[in-house]
Amino acid sequence: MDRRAFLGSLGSVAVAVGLAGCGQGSADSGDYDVGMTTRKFTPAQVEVPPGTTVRWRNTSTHAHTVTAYEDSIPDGAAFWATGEFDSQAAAEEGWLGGNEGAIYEGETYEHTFETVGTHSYFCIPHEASGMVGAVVVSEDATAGGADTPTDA
Ligand SMILES: [Cu+2]
Repeated sequence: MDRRAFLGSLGSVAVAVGLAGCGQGSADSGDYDVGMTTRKFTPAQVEVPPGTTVRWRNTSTHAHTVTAYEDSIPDGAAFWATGEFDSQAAAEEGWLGGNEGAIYEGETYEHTFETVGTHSYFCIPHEASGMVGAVVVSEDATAGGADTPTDA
């Protein structure tokens, strides 16, 4: 894992909340936490405190999905995926049936994570190429990254 990208990603969460749209043409074109290249999520893993909204952005020209591994999310967490499917099987069927759940160049997807634990996910068309990732939800994580004081 690229340690610097990982820490930078954590910092961007706080920036997105506090300075939405700053330096960007519009709020919608602004910050994201996880980008997508041709065949990978970058960074592949982010660590956030409970209640954090993680934003993915397709920074490539290829269509991707962000699809939870139904059996690799914490007990009690609802299934999550682009296309708002109820299950991994439904998401995979939707993709095969006409690229349902795809997010295209420049589009974003957001999900708010409440349940502590590791939420593993993948891109349906590119899983075989290693396009997988994880959101680690931890009480110990700080949205502001390493420089945030522990006591306010
Ligand atoms: Cu993909």
